[in-house]
Amino acid sequence: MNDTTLEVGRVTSQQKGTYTLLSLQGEFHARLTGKFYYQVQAAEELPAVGDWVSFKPLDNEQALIETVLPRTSKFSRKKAGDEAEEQIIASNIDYLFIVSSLNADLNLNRLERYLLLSWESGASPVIILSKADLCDNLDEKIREVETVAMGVPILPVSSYESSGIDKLSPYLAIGKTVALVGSSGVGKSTLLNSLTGESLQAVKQIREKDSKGKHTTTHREMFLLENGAFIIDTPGMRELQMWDGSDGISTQFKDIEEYAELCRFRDCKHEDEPQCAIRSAIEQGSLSQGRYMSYQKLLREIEYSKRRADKRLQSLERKKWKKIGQNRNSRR
Ligand SMILES: Nc1nc2c(ncn2[C@@H]2O[C@H](COP(=O)(O)OP(=O)(O)O)[C@@H](O)[C@H]2O)c(=O)[nH]1
Ligand SMILES: [Mg+2]
Ligand SMILES: [Zn+2]
Repeated sequence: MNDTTLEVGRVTSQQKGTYTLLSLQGEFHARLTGKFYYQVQAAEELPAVGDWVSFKPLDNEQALIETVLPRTSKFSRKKAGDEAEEQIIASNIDYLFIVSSLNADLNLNRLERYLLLSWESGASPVIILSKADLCDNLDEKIREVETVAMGVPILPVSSYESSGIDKLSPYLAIGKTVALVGSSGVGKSTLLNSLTGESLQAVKQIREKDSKGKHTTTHREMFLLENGAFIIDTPGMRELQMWDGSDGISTQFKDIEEYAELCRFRDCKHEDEPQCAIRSAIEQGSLSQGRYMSYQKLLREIEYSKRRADKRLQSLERKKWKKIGQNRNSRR
């Protein structure tokens, strides 16, 4: 048994089949062991940025990853394109900073989508409204955001003016992990830089020595701040489709589900049934038509994605049984 040489490290970045690990023994460039690789059935079993893994160190800062340790949380979306596959954006995160810019294109529907995914993740969401220096009606914007925020903290910041940044420090505590998500161009990397200052530069220089090039957010990457907090930067996601949102939707749209309880009929479709509490809430203005529409849209999307995922599970299952059958035949 040479298992005594196993170490534990954390995946800080990932490039086509290789992973960068941070551990007490330093940085390693790692691949999967053959055994691990052949056991993988679905993409979500592969290491993701933020994962803790057990690995075997080799020479020259190379290493082999043996297993992914159980995840405490994971932020996922449906993989872009047609495949019904889960893509893990970041794992083992405590706080999800959902960054939205306070300039003209503050998009509430998109924010709602991020929130919904965050309820599934196991991490606590925090809404960061960036570029506060470009906004002259901050209170109004915050009130708008509050209509979808469901009590999630809303923190306006400006990296240019270094304002509001200190309000983030309670989340960036030692041993905690924060992931920055949001559309491209909202200022995530700039915020990361103003949070890290010199300590990130140090990481950057090490990476440049490895000829990994300059730091631009083309992939997900985790940094260790000077105070012992981890922060994960992600590139903007153009497609943000629901993966599994069945629990999240009840949290994000609690008000709507509470109205639905008050409908006269248990199976009310909220169309033309008598004494429908949802329709009357909309008529009275206590529920906005827009909010109800985005609820329906997200619900449809989640149901669709679930059906696709079920089909995929069935086909994986079929393949497995086929393989077992072949093995038995060949042994005869
Ligand atoms: N006015 C203003 N612009 C900002 C601020 N933070 C970032 N930007 C600009 O927004 C653009 C996108 O920033 P970047 O950090 O790359 O966004 P990312 O794609 O979310 O990582 C850049 O031109 C930044 O200089 C800010 O606080 N105020
Ligand atoms: Mg960036
Ligand atoms: Zn109803």
